Amino acid sequence: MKRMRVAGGQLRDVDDESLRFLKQLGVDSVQLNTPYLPGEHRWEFEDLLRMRLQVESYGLELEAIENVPIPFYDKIMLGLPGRDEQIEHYQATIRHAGRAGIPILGHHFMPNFVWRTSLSTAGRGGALVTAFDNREAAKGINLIDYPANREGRIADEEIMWRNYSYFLEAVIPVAEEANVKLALHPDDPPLRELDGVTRLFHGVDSFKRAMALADSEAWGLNLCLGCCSEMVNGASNVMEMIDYFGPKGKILYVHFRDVQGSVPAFQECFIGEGNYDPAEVIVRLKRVGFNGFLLDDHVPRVVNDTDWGHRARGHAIGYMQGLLRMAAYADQER
Ligand SMILES: [Mn+2]
Repeated sequence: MKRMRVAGGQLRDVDDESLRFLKQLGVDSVQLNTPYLPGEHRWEFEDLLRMRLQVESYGLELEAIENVPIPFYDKIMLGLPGRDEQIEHYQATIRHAGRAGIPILGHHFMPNFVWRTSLSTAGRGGALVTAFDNREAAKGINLIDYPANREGRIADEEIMWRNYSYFLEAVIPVAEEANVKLALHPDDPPLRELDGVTRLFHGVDSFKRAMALADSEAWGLNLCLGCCSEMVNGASNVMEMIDYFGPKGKILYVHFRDVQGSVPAFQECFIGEGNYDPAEVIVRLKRVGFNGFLLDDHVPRVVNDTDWGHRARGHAIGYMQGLLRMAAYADQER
């Protein structure tokens, strides 16, 4: 059985400099997020296999792929004509990932993706962080500016639930057979509605409902602590999510980031200056038997950093490694 560990990632490419950097920091595995792979509708086995082998050539394990491009499943999310065709492609991508030895495929269910109202708010020491204020949401920035938010506006939460349910019914049996786990990421920001599009995953209860719908070992959470901390009452959601889903084995992996404040307004920050105590989170994750990987997620933009954020990611990764070592020491593990 594997232990809780720190992985690196949020990379879209098997990038030589970043993978060498992660290996140098003592990371042994990575996730890739929406990797640049050929295919307009789905990913093929050969490309996924090649990508895994490239990652392994750095002495790193490929833990997961997070997210297919939104155009692969926008009609699924919005329940538009053509969704069955997208589902067939999604099923094929799952099968191909399984055959290529990729154990986790992450997804979110946000047709209009992640929103912020500022990308350059001054954080600690002038580091630039993103921020969201729902009073200014109309002026907000959809971080990928995908037009789905203009073409399909769903105002009814139950319709959105039916769309998620329809998706799960179609893909869960395929994931079970392919030995791939599907990891759900919360909505960011966690609101019931944003720019006319209903959102589902904005509170602890919605994940319970999703778990019941999926009713399978092949479904779990990509527990983004940042999103949970953004929810009303901030840190208490983080603790509740860990305590409820952890013992059930439903936390597949963790996005380790935090914010200051919670909806309607919050801003991102460095680990250790947000709503929750990161040491408490690690201790809780250990207590519930979590044995997956932690991953830095969004990071503040520090001086002279790269687009990917080598410097800030180095800090986040070192912080997590230190917490894990301390927790192991406290448990008298060698
Ligand atoms: Mn996240």
